[in-house]
Amino acid sequence: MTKENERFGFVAVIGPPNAGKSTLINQVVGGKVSIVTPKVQTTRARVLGIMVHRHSQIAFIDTPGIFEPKKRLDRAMVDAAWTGSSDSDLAVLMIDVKAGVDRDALRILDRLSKVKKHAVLVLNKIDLVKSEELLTLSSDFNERFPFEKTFMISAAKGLGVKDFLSFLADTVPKGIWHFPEDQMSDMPVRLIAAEVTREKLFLALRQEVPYSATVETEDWEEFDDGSVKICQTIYVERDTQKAIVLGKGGAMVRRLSTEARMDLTEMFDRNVHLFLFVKVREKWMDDRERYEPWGLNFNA
Ligand SMILES: Nc1nc2c(ncn2[C@@H]2O[C@H](COP(=O)(O)OP(=O)(O)O)[C@@H](O)[C@H]2O)c(=O)[nH]1
Ligand SMILES: [Mg+2]
Repeated sequence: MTKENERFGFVAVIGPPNAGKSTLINQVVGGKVSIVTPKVQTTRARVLGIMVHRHSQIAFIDTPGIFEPKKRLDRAMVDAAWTGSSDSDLAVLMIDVKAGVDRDALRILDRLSKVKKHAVLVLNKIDLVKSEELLTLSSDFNERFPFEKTFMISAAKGLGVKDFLSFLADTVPKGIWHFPEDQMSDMPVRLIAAEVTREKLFLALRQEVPYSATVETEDWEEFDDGSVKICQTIYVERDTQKAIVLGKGGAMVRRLSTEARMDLTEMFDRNVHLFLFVKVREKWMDDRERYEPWGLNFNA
């Protein structure tokens, strides 16, 4: 391959919460760069997942879902999603076929029409519906916005993903690659490590506790034997939440620590010693400092 053929582009994946945006990005980069949970609004940061397909390097921007923001943190997340989209060469609107044209989808279509962004439609989770339904859904969306192309995929099962990537590889602009060929993400390791623990909170705890929590990597120490010691603080809003995160005799926090450590050991390919602390900080959602690690706009 010669340099003249190289292509590079930023592709933003936007869509309602839970559409499968993070799943798709992990699938195409071939590793975990973004957390995936069955719950809504779990991706907070703009995560860059990077991959190479033939002559093209594609930097995917995983965005927090676009939904009706209520709190400051929600506003910052939705703002980050739209910023991601406007910074990109192409937007991919991802829709869960089970959710279809819901309120969040309508609001996104409305705003896309206003900003006149080039966009392609990806209907995800095709493993869950019949093909007739897919065709109806596809024409419904295409009547509402002039999508350049429509793809029907299952991000989780990897169905239809190759065609989608080939299209992107041919569509991103001509230009030199911005990242080393083997780089998968531009997320700092401390942030990735914190996100992994946050994912375990979402998977282990019900209702509002994980939404009321944030995780920060406070300390990162590497040893001569290749192992790393990571200390993290889980901030929650109330004493009752702290008790839940700790669990009986500390059982829950031990479980979270074990699960996160197993993922981190695999991801970083080294021995990880993980220490989790739980602290109550009533109004962390109003602390500017808490937004900084993710690059979220506090004043959105
Ligand atoms: N059945 C099915 N589930 C999927 C598919 N893609 C993602 N999911 C699930 O949908 C949920 C939300 O996925 P996630 O990637 O976190 O969505 P995001 O909020 O858009 O980033 C998770 O439970 C995924 O496992 C798919 O192709 N088929
Ligand atoms: Mg996500």
